[in-house]
Amino acid sequence: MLFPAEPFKIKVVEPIRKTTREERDRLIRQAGYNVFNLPAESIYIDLLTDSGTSAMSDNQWAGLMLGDESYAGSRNYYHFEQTVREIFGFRHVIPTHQGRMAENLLFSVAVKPGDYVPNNIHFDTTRANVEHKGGIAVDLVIDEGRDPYVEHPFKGNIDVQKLERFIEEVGPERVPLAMLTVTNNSGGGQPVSMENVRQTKRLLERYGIPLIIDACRFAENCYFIKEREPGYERKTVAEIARELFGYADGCTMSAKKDGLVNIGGFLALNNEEWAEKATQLLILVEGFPTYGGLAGRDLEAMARGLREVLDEDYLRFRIGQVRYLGQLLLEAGIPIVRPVGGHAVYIDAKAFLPHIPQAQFPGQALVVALYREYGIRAVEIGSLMFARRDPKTGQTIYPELELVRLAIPRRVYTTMHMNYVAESIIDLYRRRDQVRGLRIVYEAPVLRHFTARLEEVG
Ligand code: PLI
Repeated sequence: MLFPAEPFKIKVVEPIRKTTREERDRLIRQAGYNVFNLPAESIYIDLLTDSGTSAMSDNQWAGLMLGDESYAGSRNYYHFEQTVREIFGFRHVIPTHQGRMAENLLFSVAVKPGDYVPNNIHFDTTRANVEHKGGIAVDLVIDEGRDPYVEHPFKGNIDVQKLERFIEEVGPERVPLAMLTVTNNSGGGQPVSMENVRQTKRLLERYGIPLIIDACRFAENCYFIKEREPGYERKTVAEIARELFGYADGCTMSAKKDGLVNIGGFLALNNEEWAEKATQLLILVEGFPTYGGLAGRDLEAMARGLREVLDEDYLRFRIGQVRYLGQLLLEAGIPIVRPVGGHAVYIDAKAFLPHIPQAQFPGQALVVALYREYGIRAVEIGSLMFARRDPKTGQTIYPELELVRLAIPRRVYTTMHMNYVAESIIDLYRRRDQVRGLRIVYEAPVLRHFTARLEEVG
């Protein structure tokens, strides 16, 4: 099966070099078996993240030259504001340097200590920002969304009944807002259906609770709606996006994903009071409201990227490329999360390396092997990231899943690169018995996966 060929040709190339196994063996030891500590130049195919790693178009690069770097009132801000209003439909548009700052502003103005913020599944920075304000982040994805193998077209949906019970239990006055992350990154890049957004809105409206969308991968989500949800086949992705955001009261956005830029984000809101308070805070921590921590040229690239991402030839290719990689792996019997999500393929490392116990980080062991053997960088989403010590018993609580995410940067790699990745993983699967577990030799008290150092066991 071949996905639609690239709907672009390549004007500028960035050389990548395949290092030798000996070099990589030395580098990964020096890095303490943590791929965050590797020099990126030693990586052949970098699938660490799809965030900020997109290739911009010639149209976006041309836009950079039209950057108006005025401190206040840059023309690029007006272009950006108008673009966001047209696509998303919200009244107030607050630029930020990336997604987590939009989250920080939102929760700073909306969340009080002891408040609850439900979501399908919060991304790490979203959860951390809720907790930073003393709030409690709650994940209420449907049960199917937690099972890596059950097929469901919209595994990112929130469980509306659970949400209702939850609001009744804690009281609506303790829920200043609810969120939906589209697509659901922490649950495998799975989409949320329009019906689910509509039902969520209907429920929240009864309690007067605003709905805020985490819009990072909104275009990919809307493309899945077009492909999978009856009644949307003939609508454009732009029309679908307009309807989806029409049910919401605002959104946080990391434009480093579906904004097709290397830096940028925004908070968009209808609520005048929240917008005013967020803008006051923006001036304190980011900059004047018409640049929000970005250069004028960045705003221009973002405005152009937000339109380009709605191009359906692009989206067909994009979703198709990720699915193609997943399909190659599935055909070879590699255990991956199904169905394949929008921006990444997630390998089930527990099933891939059944001989490595969770205490020895099977996900990280797989990440290390992919780098050392083939020069591919992936990221562990398992025990290294999430295992916690129970403060009462001192016992380690392991996450249910040990996943390895292969996030595909947008417009960066070709079909042959995908073949290389698939063949490498299939090769490793054949000799998976040789992969060894790891133990931690250094860890920081919070977000340890970024800086931990490990060594091989045995
Ligand atoms: O990295 P930021 O601050 O621009 O965006 C934060 C963020 C918010 N929501 C979601 C769903 C994300 O996926 C997200 C960032 N994701 C990263 C960095 C990733 O590697 O998936």
